[in-house]
Amino acid sequence: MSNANLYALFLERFPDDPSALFLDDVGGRRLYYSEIPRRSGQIHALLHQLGVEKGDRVVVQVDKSIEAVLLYLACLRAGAIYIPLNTAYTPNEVAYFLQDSTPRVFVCTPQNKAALAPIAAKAGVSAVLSLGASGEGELTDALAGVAASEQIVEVAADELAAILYTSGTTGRSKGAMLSHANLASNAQVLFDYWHWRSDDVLLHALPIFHVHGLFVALHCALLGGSRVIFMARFDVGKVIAKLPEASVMMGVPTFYTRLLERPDFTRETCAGMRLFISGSAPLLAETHREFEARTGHRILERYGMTEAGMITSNPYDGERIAGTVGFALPGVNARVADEHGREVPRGETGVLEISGPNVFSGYWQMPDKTAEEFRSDGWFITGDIASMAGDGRVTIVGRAKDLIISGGFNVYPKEIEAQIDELPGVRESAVIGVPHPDFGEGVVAVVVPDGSAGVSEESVVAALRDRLARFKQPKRVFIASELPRNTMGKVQKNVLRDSYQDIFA
Ligand code: MLC
Ligand code: AMP
Repeated sequence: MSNANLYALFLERFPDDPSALFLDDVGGRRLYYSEIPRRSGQIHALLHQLGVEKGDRVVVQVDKSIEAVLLYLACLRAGAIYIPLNTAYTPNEVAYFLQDSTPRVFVCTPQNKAALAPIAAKAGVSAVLSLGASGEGELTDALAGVAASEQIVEVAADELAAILYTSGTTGRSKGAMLSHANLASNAQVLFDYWHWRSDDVLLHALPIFHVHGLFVALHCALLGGSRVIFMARFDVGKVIAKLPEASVMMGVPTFYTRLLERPDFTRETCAGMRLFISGSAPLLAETHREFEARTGHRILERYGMTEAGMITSNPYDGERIAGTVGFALPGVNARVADEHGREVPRGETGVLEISGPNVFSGYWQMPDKTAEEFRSDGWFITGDIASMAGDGRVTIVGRAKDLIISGGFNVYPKEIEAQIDELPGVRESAVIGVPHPDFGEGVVAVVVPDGSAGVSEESVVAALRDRLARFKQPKRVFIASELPRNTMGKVQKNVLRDSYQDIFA
């Protein structure tokens, strides 16, 4: 049996040239392909010393850095399960992830170490290490004198490489279990589908704790042996300054609307670009058209999710149609189905269901949740409402799941509502997403007081500050005497969305 370890696939593709650059950090630090085996091997050896064996979890909540990428690669090599967390999560939220995933090792930022170490200890984590944005911290210190491991742990195709937490409709986050084969198949398909070239230069301004920045972007570059302009975050001025060196950029729609707001973002800025890719949230057709008018480039929109990586993509050579997400990727099967899982006629809407080598195996320790989201024939129910044209082109028209996507981050209303409903003086609340010029959708809460204590926009905002990650917190809170309900007693969120649709206009 050959080793299905994803790291082994990458290693095969690393350029022979010792001067081939992988991560070109705009802060001035660099990682060459030729350094990856030794540096990731050293971290692998350290993990081993800390007791990490195949199948053990390693939870990581750190800023974007070269070392963070090496830590990911080291976990792959070790056959450990990598679990990245959004840096915006509060200690309160991190506690849940640690308790749920019971990692052997937890790596956090130096500034969060004091607050998180006791939480990790309570969750039974035996080793907590710090890692800072410039690679400083206990993890790096601990590598001094550690000899690099040369091993790439043997794994089977279906063994787990990562667990990525995705919020759920019940308010409890679910860990999507992704195998080495899930990730490898998706990476190879995207590499071919988007005509990746070894001389491509990827501008990388996405966070590396989600599918988009970690897997889609970095895996294509690793397979191509390509250079990555590595930016700590999306800073529009820095992106405009660096784009002339790049040939590919991947981003969420907010990246594109922010670029278009800048008069110094021009056709010349993009002269060397081959491909702009958008995903994680719907790209407005208007943004697509404006972008083409400004730069001459037609953004290639694709569609995906944590549970499956990339699912559909507009074609590289064929027509990229604004407002559509293109075709099921090679090897991926997609159907638009009714509530029983029966395919509806082409052109009609229904819920998109998928199967393929990219689709995850289930949610970590949640067999019931897993069973709910798969059909008996093994197809996964995405929860996205779509239509499929006669030629197979897919358009996402809505969501069956109660989900808000703000600047590419998912926010499940239930989680926010649960926090608000616990506040003194609150009878109930409804959280909705309404059009937002920068984030696509903005989170809004409508709160009904019970009269027992004073409740105001300010008091709700203040109370949520330490409980929820900043991006989940409502940008506006409205106090209402009641919530609109249908005859079944269910809150009519569509009515609320209509009432508040212009507040960010
Ligand atoms: C930051 N803030 C947000 C926010 N990001 N609020 C709502 N939604 C967001 N996405 C908060 C900040 O904390 C700050 O709060 C205020 O909003 C303004 O911050 P900013 O400086 O303008 O934000 P910035 O750092 O520039 O971040 C915006 C962003 C970032 C769009 C660049 O959110 C981002 O990188 N998003 C990408 C997410 C992503 O990678 N998604 C992929 C998921 S994978 P205050 O009050 O403190 O000032 C997936 C599958 C797939 O979905 O298909 O790809
Ligand atoms: P996540 O759980 O963060 O992976 O988010 C996945 C969800 O993002 C999908 O289920 C869709 O609802 C949404 N999504 C991703 N890409 C697109 C896109 N191109 N158009 C519309 N929605 C998208």
